[in-house]
Amino acid sequence: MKRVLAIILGGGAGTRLYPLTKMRAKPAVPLAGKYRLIDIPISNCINSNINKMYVMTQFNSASLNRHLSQTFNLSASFGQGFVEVLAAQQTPDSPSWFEGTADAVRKYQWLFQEWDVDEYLILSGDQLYRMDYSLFVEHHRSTGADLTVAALPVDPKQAEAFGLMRTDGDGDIKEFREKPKGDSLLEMAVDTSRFGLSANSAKERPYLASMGIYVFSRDTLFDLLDSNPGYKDFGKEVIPEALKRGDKLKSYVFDDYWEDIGTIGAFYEANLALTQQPTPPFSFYDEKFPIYTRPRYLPPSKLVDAQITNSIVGEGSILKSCSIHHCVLGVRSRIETDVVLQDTLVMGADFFESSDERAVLRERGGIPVGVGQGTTVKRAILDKNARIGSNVTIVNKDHVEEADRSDQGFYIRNGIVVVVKNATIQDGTVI
Ligand code: ADQ
Ligand code: ADP
Repeated sequence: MKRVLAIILGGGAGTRLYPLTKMRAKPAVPLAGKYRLIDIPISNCINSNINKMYVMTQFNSASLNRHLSQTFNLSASFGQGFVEVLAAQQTPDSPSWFEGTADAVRKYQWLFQEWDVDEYLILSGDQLYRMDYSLFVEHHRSTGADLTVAALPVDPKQAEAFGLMRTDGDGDIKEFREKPKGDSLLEMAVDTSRFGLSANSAKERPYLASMGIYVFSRDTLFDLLDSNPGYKDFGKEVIPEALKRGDKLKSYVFDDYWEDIGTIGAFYEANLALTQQPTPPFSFYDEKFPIYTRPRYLPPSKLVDAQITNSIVGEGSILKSCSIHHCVLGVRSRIETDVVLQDTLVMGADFFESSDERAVLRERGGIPVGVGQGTTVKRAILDKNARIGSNVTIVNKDHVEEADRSDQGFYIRNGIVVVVKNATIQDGTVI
């Protein structure tokens, strides 16, 4: 795996996860109470012995750089490795920003080419899954492919959101269509039982979806980018072109938990699914394949008189007499008395406020960080450092699907209220 360079696509315009991306790059969005999105592909790489990684992002952020540099010191502990952020930038040769996945790679092609590697592993930064990429790369090598696409068997309902592959029984890709609909979708069905699915599963999931994860042989990647300078996107343009010109394209079937968490709805559901009983679809409790993140050395959480069911509580939290059901609370969460939280993600805080600081703030008419006394929150996301006052109700009472109330510190996406990072919601507010 020393001869593999990983390129992690950390996010385009950032509209689908907005407003979580309002004040940070997408890879820095907090996940599962203490991690960040970028920890998933990076941990998968480390666990697969791939230690050269670039993270491509539309805009750089201090929090992303700090997180990566404080977390992943790969040169010291893992040999000649590194994780580096490459932000979209304007140069005399390329006056525009990244305009798509392939375009993003093309803009830093000069840098990727400098590495003496055989394969480029292209990954997405907004997916939750655990995968040993070394098996994927080995499959690419042993089949002699020019390009291998990771493939997830999906049902007809899920299928239209993805790039789909039609393959033969050996997994050779014969056709690739990006997000086809109607008849064009139906034509892409394959017999997935040939890839290890039981007869029943194969009937339920007859499509092979591209996971947006690719292994390119060195020359294939650069040939395709150089000979098609106008192509901006892998799924829409580059992969169909590779097929057309006769490259050898293989699928690599992955039949395990994998979730694209690039929208507010999917992100919210995937986080809450971690609380599922008795077994969540994805587990962070895997010693052989750990997910790494920045060590923070926080004290354990303190629960005063809290009633908590089916929830995850991050370190350094203080929960008073409150009732919490089906929630994920991030690090340094602070929940006051008589608070009711249900089906909610609380991202937590970047800092502690002492009792004295909180008292002074209150005296001056301010609102301490966390969730104030007597407040009820259901089906919401409270981003980092949010200051929710006392006796607030956040339940989306008018059943709004989409709303932009940035002046009031929140948005509604897919019916989920998202209170933005650092926002203050005044005492008694009803949303
Ligand atoms: P989409 O997810 O719709 O489909 P895209 O929006 O291009 O494709 O995003 C792919 C990944 O690249 C995401 O992680 C995104 O954040 C990132 N990205 C997008 N533009 C970027 C840019 N300019 N710079 C850096 N990163 C960028 C793709 C494939 C489908 C496949 C799905 C699987 O095109 O075929 O089925 O992924 O999720
Ligand atoms: P985000 O999770 O939204 O990307 P950042 O990574 O920018 O947030 O912030 C995380 C770090 O910033 C914390 O480790 C903390 O040290 C520091 N920080 C941010 N805001 C404050 C603050 N108001 N007071 C003290 N430290 C802060």
